[in-house]
Amino acid sequence: MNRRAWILGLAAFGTIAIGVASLTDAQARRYKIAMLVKSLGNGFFEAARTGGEEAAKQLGNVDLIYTGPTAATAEGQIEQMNSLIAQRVNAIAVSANDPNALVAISKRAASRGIKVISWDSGIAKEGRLMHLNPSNTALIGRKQIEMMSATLGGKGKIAILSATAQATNQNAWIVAMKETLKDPKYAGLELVDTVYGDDQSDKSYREAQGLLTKYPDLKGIIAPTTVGIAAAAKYVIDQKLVGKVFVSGLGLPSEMAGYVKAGAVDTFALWNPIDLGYSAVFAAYQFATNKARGRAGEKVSIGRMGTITLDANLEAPMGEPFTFNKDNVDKFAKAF
Ligand code: RAM
Repeated sequence: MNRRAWILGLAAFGTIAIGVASLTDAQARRYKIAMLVKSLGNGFFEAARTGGEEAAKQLGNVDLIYTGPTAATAEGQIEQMNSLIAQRVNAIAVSANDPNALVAISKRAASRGIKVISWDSGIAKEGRLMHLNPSNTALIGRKQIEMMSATLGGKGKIAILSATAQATNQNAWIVAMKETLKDPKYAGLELVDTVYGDDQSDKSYREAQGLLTKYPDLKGIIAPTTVGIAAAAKYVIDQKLVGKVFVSGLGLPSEMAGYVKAGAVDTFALWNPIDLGYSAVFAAYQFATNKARGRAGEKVSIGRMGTITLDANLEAPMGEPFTFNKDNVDKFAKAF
């Protein structure tokens, strides 16, 4: 090799070496991040998946695994966690079907170096590094009572049709709803029952039927679940109860637009599930790459959504929920 070729070769090698060295460790390797949802086939989680995929694409070195049990049970999620541990994922972002039942398996994952966070529906503090709430829990609870009260003119029997009886998020919102009902402003609303449709359409439909059979003078059903609210609204339409019974709660505009126009639903609320899924995956990446550790007061990047600050319970909320009605539901239905 002549001197010139040797120098060129050395320069080329140097460029490659500098190029490799300038890539941080985090960028040079790939990360497997799992989004473990309450159950498959739920439009809310499908929208969250779209956001998760967006985050993975933006981060560039993430292989996203989207998974969940067929029914919203803790047992099903434990099975999935075992499989994710065997696949040696780097992080698991879970929307939990039970706050406590997932703690032991989450600790096992952590002992193998897997970073576990929860989002949407939390694992108890000792089982995860952080929990991402879609919004402030008290606000979500209060909002649902406010909407129903406005629709009913502050008077009448109401019932709650929830997801599963163990769901962390719905149970917290129900506590907040009951707290709100203590306000004398809502003295005319009487909460007569709380039932569980397990985030299955057919079971939720039957629970709505059960409520209206048991309480023929029921005026409102609040369903703090996208599956439950759609099933209850369908029941009201099928039974020609429009105008007599109103359904409200948390729903996907894309699933609810028809029921709003048909008059079974006056108003309902939700946050952007795409942004939530995006943020969950983005946050999981911060832990997988050791940029976040899970300490109170810590700021965690959630990419295009900004940063969140972990509170003493290692939780952080995102923004306020949106309210939907006949005037804006079509616009949002195009997105989620
Ligand atoms: C259902 C799920 C989810 C909840 C939404 C509002 O899709 O129960 O956990 O956040 O409703």
